[in-house]
Amino acid sequence: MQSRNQETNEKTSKIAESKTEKNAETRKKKKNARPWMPSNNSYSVRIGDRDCEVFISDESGKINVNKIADDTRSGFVRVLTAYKIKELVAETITDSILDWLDEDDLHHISGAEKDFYVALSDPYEPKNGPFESLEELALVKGVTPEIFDLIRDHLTIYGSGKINVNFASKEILLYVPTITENIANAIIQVRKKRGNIQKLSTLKAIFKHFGVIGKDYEDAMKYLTLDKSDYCMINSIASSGKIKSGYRLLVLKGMGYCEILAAYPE
Ligand SMILES: [Ca+2]
Repeated sequence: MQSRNQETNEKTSKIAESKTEKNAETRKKKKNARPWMPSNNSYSVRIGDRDCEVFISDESGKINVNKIADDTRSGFVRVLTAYKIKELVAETITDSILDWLDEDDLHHISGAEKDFYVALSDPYEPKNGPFESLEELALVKGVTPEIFDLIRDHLTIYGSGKINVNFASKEILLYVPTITENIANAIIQVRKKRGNIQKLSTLKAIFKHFGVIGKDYEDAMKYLTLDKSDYCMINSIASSGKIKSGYRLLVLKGMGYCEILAAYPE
């Protein structure tokens, strides 16, 4: 009798186990069936014998270098220093970007115009217009290959110039005048707790909590948005043991199609 009970228990337990496995599999299938979207979290997938981590970021969470202007100069210096760039270098880079963008040959205080670039051993002229690719930034005074690597993930040449609060890092949020460290932390906390911020009223309530109301709030909103852009960056890193390799793809999202605009091996 005892042995029959034991047998029945084992059978029940096996059925339960198999059900649990099936449920887990269904959950996994359902999870995988969901379309991948830009997110602050990565997706994991196994391809062959490799584990792949895929990060999809919307370009709207980055600073559009073509939109940096005199009124956001100090914010951009603040972002660069937050990414461990020395203040004097950050000022040189920021002013040189402003000079690269503006049509004239008049220097910003720490900037560089034609006279600087034509005197280089390998001379060239500044654009005096918008950047056509992010790599063009490497031509700007002060931007060394090391610095470019430090900041490239946080900058873009696409989008309206407004920063999407759902995808921006804390450092990028601090670019916006009137956003303090407390406000940036609160935005990130709300994102973590409730998922993406869907309504402007939620954002308004966060600002209000820290005393930013009226014109100050409106000023901040000149630089912020909840809208996604049509551009995203897909970083995928495959690892097999200690060997890692990856690709970074810049993708334009259209209605029912995607176009790869650039691909960089990592
Ligand atoms: Ca210029």
